[in-house]
Amino acid sequence: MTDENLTRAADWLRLAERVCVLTGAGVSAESGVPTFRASDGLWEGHRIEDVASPDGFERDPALVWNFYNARRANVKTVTPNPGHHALAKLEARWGDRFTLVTQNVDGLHRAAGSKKVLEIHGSLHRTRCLGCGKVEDRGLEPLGDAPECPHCHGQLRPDIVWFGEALPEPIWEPAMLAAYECNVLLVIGTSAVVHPAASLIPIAKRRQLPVAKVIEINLTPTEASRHADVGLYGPSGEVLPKLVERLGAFGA
Ligand code: BV8
Ligand code: ZN
Repeated sequence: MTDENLTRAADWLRLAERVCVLTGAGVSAESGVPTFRASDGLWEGHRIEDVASPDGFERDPALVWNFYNARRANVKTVTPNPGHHALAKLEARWGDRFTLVTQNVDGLHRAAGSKKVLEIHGSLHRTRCLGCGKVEDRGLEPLGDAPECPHCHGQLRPDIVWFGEALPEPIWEPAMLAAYECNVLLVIGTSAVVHPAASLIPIAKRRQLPVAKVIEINLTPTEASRHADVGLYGPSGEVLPKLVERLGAFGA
């Protein structure tokens, strides 16, 4: 990441009325949460798309619950990193004109103090009952490979958006609006290959006068790079605190 690009990004942010952020698995990597592409999209020899899918759950619910119990156990041992904390600081600066959209299901943004978090792919902390439909926060305790609903004894599934499933309207609509209305979109730690999440990036570019600035923060260029006005390449846990520092004190 060059000093000049850090200054350009901070200058655009300083002038921004509304800020939107899209994060992916990379923002949690330094906390010790494995990313999807690092494991070349496999889990115990299964393609993640096969395990994280309604068909996969239909075929072998115990396998899918073992996949999610393993991720719940991993997330139980990790804490937010300086990148998560830097984003909570940025939110404090813009208040409700700051929207954090995350593809992550690990809950680390809220753990770092972020308030307005749109978890467009759901959360590892929650279960949904296929019987009575109840959605509950169950923390990160292991749930066994065939957990039952405590209310109706129906089959429970993770409250997570699987491949082939629609994103929840009440979360996805405000995410699209925030991307459309923002003056700056920060795209952090995502390979930008999963849709419709990745479509937030061109959406930010659609509004004119002035068109939003897109700042990519990643280890390497990605599918998002062609939409980016500047790329800050390095670990997000190091880049984000530097960006907050370069932005300077509020009102400066
Ligand atoms: C839908 C929950 C239809 C699961 C997830 C062909 C082309 C285009 C699209 C499709 C296609 N075939 C199928 C589709 C649709 C599909 C899709 O996009 N597939 C992809 C794989 C091609 N999408 C869907 O199925 C969506 N639903 O389309 O439904 C529909 C519509 C209406 C009505 C009915 C049906 C649902 C998508 C949601 C799937 N669920 N998560 C779970 O988590 O268990 S997606 C999953 O991938 C995670 O949420 C993850 O966040 C997300 C994307 O991955 P990334 O976050 O980007 O992580 P990745 O590992 O890829 O990249 C990490 C990045 O971080 C890298 O760039 C790396 O360089 C960087 N990095 C690493 N370390 C650091 C770092 N950066 C900074 N600092 C570091 N330290
Ligand atoms: Zn139930």
